[in-house]
Amino acid sequence: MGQGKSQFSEDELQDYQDLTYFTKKEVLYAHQKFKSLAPEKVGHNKNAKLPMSKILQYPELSVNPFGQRICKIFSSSQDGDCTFEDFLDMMSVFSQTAPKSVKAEHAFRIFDFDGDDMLGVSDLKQVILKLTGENKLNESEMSWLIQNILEEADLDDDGALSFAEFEHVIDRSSDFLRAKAKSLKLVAKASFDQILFFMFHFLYPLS
Ligand SMILES: [Ca+2]
Ligand SMILES: [Ca+2]
Repeated sequence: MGQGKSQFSEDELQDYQDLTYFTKKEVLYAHQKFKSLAPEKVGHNKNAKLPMSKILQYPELSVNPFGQRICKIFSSSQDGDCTFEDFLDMMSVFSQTAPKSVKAEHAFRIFDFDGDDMLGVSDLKQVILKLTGENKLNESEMSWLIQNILEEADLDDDGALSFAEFEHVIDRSSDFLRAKAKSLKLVAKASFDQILFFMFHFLYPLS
């Protein structure tokens, strides 16, 4: 056995390549990242399940206020703990090559805190709290903001955003894209559909 021999067979790599937006080389790279979170454990079992607390040490997740939500969405056991396959799926969706529609579907699930397939007032509130931090907006500012988001994006006036309504907003071309806004200061000046657009690109930063 040569040093640095892959833990994967050619067939396994082919399967992962077929099931993700990654090349075999990128699959191996993702595995290196996964292994670096728990070298011993993953060295023994390449698809070991790591606790969410370990997964959250991955740098991109540790700085993301939606880190826990992201882990839970991709966790096959739904508790945030992730196997390599869960982790690979996560990295694949967040990669440059994943289509926007796939990113939108996952963003919607990440933002749908109560899992009822709609972004309702309480989901929007939690999303905004995560983006702004607690206590930045008072109650009336918060409800004003949410009402205005709904006024612009809730096309059928049922008080919540369906996936279609959410996707419609993030598909709209926007000056916001060109502004490459990365800061919430700019959000203050943005229109309300741009805030939704920002929510999306907060998860998938513009490159
Ligand atoms: Ca919901
Ligand atoms: Ca609606």
